[in-house]
Amino acid sequence: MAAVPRERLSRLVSHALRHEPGRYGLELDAEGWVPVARLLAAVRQRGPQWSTVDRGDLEAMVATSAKRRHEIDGDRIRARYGHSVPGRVTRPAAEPPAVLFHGTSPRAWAVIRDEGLRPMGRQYVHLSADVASAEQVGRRRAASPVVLVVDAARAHASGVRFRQGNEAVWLADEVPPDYLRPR
Ligand code: HQG
Repeated sequence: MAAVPRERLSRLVSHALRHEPGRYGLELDAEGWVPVARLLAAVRQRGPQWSTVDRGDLEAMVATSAKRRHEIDGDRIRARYGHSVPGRVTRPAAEPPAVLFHGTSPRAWAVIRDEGLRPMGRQYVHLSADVASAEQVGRRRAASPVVLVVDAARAHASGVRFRQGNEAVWLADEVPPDYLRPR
């Protein structure tokens, strides 16, 4: 039997757990979790190439992913960040590192410098813990991305709420422009 392609599995699972759970017959709980068994049943129904997917494939996907997009806890699984489903997947507010980063395009920066960072299509603004990750995120949008330095300590002190996605990804509500500067 052919091995399950891990990157395609990760994309499929992200789509189900971040964006369109209803299309997979899934409902996220308030913290974004779904039962592993329900997710497996939904993935297997996607077609013959998915018919052998099992818990071990999901565990291998989670264990080998550098970006740590997903999390398994006993019988449940969720996406750690990236959600666009309506409403909000709740995460406890947390104190961020003093400085965070955000990689974006020069074109978006021209708007962000006036408006600040907005969640746009997702539930939260996504911020990176290190410059290299922010550059990588920005390169999805532009060959020469702008990396913004976010004064997270000052934003946090003045009431902007932060949440942790994983070790490298922080989530925030809007970030006003006063707390942003290009690196
Ligand atoms: C921009 C990927 C105009 C923002 C990545 C970004 C990340 C504004 C785009 C994660 C704006 C939204 C998230 C404003 C923000 N006006 N543009 N006021 N405020 N923007 O994809 O942060 O591989 O929703 O700069 O690696 O790029 O999927 O967010 O360019 O961790 O796991 O609007 O997704 O992770 O784009 O990326 P996105 P993002 P995965």
